[in-house]
Amino acid sequence: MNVVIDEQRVQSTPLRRLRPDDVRRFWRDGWLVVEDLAPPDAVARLGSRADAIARGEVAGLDPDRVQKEQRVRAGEVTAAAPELEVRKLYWLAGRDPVLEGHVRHPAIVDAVADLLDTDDLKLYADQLFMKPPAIGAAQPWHQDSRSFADIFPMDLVTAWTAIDDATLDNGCLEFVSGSHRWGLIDDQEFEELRARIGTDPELAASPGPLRSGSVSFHHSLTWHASRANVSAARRRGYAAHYMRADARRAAAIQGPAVPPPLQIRGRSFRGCV
Ligand SMILES: O=C(O)CCC(=O)C(=O)O
Repeated sequence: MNVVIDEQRVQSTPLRRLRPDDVRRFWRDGWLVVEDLAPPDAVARLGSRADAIARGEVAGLDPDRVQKEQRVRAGEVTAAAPELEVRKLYWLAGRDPVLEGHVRHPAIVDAVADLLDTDDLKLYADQLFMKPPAIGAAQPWHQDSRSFADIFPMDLVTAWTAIDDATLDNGCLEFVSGSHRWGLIDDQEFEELRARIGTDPELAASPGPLRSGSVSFHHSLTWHASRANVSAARRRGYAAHYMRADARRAAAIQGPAVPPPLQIRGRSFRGCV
């Protein structure tokens, strides 16, 4: 997979939000942190809405799109409040004005447009990871394009907004820098590689702690994970997965049953997503 940076473009095209070095770093490492990108009032709105949806207070949202923590589902634990039992909420942006406002926030969309070098953008899917204190389970190492396997080219970009401060103790995202350049790892190699990450010195994990309101961006082929939340602090993060509007959906490949893509900016193209 040819994920190289077009140096001439970075030098010559005015960027919308990022600096040329940010774009270079993203294409070198497969991930990038932009501190304080989302304004505090927008993050506060997002956090309140996440909790209201998790408590089932928002009418018209499908309860199937709420997934509880495994230990709660198994009846092993309960939490002090319903929103503290939820692992994730997903595919909500097209149905909820607050979440839709966030995925359309110009600061975030500008940054994605800079990274993908296009203003023709759609949203593939979105997920609110609630990672509650004490019981929030780990997210094992993975590549998003294994799940988003029907979308080509495989260069979606996830913008992950920290609602709370994300630290190693409460399970911030971690990345294997440069792993987007390995391409999609097939089933045979997947488990073997997953087991080596973090133990093999050649496959070191880089933590991406974030202050509330900061956003990390990762490429859909970048290996990433998060540890269990062993702290008393919440670690909510909202992941919005963007794709090029001229990407194609391979009909023969089974992807997740996501809702129709949201046009975020620019043009749409016949025969494309
Ligand atoms: O928030 C997490 O713990 C996992 C997030 C993730 O895997 C993603 O955004 O692709």
